[in-house]
Amino acid sequence: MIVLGNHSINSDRLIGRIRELGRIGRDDTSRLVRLAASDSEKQGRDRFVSWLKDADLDVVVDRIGNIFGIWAPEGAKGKEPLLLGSHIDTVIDAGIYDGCYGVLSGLEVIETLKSEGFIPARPIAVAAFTNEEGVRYAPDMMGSLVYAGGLGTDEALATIGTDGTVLGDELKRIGYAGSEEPGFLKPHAYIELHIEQGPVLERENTPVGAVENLQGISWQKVTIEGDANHAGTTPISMRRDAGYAAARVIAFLRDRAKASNTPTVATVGRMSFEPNAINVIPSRAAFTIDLRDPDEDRLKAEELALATFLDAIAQEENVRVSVERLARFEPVKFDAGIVELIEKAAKDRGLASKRMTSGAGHDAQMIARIAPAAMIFVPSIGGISHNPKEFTNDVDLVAGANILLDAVREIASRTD
Ligand code: HGY
Ligand code: MN
Ligand code: MN
Repeated sequence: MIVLGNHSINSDRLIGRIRELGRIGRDDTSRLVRLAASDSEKQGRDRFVSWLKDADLDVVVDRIGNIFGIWAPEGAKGKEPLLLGSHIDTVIDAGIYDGCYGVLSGLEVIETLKSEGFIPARPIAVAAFTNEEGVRYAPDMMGSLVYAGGLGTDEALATIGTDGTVLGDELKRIGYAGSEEPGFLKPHAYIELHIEQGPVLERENTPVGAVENLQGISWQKVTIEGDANHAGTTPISMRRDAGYAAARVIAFLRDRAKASNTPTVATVGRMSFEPNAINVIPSRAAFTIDLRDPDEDRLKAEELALATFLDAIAQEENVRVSVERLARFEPVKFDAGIVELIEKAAKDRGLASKRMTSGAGHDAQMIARIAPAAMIFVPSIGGISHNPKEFTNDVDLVAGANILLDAVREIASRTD
């Protein structure tokens, strides 16, 4: 057991649960794949709910499937809760820390405070938000977006997945189509503990990130249509090659981001060709574009440059280009008071911290629409995430959870 400072979370329990949850939802090649509202995610949800019940918390599931564990001792009832949390759905072939660390640390903090006999001035709750990753159903951060009123519940439940399923049907099928209206609890404040998923903290040998803002996100799906034709007999000048046009777009995005000398990033993560045959010129290419930048004007400029390039490539290659918007979130600034509290909690434990921008999207960016919110980061080894090699040292996991413990104790002690 790693103990820091005068109070500490139960490190064996936290790390044990992170590892146990990390074993749930492995596919037949042992990849971790707990896509939103899937059978494997149900297993993870069920295990999390069993831990909430063991901790004697009130368990509530809302209509978009967000799960809440609520501790509301007598004197705290009726007050706006201090909300903790993150997500337990994963990407494909995921690491075990992304999201799960924040959800399980939130539960760990509540259990530690309960065991210490701490009486909070307000309820403390931990949430596991539905579909943070957005891999099966776009947009990402969907459950917290609906919770914050940024997307209608029925509209979200009607979302068609990449596999043709309907989110609402899947939540019903796995038994997590709750009855509470999203937004049923107005948080007093929200703190999310998360692995950094980037290289900064490790590179700067700093154990804690006090996250003060989060970059803007633009997700689009592009479909390019040309003509299938014979790979051997069709002269280059006669081709309407959707595959080549798609490759030009990928190269454009990378060259532009690289030349921009700004934090702009661009990713084409999913792509499919039709008819997808070695000797047929692709008639159709469908792919996703993930553009991000901490500056809204620059992000808009990137989107405009992309749209202009798509028009040009349509002319040049004589193909038809259509675009579907999948997600668009502006950059978010977190609550300065909570960021300062995180820095102070780190300092009081003798830990260096660094103010940071989050490159990844998080539920905190959505809850920040309805309550003061901020995030705590801990280092990701090699900056690797969304990859089974994702790793954070136990000592950093425990330090992050103890900082969350101290910040929660401070806020939950205040009667205002
Ligand atoms: O896309 C993201 O940044 C997050 O992992 N959903
Ligand atoms: Mn995450
Ligand atoms: Mn993620």
